[in-house]
Amino acid sequence: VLTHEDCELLQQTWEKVLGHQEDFGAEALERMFITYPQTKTYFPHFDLHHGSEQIRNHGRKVVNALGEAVKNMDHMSTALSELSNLHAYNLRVDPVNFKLLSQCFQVVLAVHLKDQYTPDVHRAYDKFLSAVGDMLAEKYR
Ligand code: ZNH
Repeated sequence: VLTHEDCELLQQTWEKVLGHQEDFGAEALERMFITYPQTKTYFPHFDLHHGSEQIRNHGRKVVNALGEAVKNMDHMSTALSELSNLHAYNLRVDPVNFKLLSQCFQVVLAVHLKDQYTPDVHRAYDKFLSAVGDMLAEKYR
């Protein structure tokens, strides 16, 4: 459960993500494709080379969606409801993959925020990203 403190840390640190959504998103996706190559099977229609425009665009969309969730933390499940439908009914992404992308996004945050990615901030993102993953997966049964 996200505490009030977690929410404040997320909102504060999200300021450092603003302006870098495309870079951070693309970097997280590239890490996911390299570290967990099975995730590439969802993107047969993408050019997956380093610097690909499609990866950059998709990275921007994913990070902006996370930004919307950070903005709407008190009603995240309604904020993510359409994306949840998309992932469950259209894309049929196996929910295990949400953890993999979350892991990669956290590495990106750690690399870029450096000593500002404190253990408390790490914990807040860990809880937040697993909550987002749970919500994206909640329509699967
Ligand atoms: Zn996802 C899409 C978000 C995860 C796969 N996505 C998408 C989008 C968004 C997102 C925003 C766009 C939509 C529209 O356009 O409308 N995701 C997201 C998030 C997350 C995710 C937030 C978490 C965190 N996904 C994921 C995973 C996977 C995926 C893990 C696998 C691996 N997605 C996907 C796909 C798509 C999407 C395949 C489609 C793409 C194109 O473009 O085609």
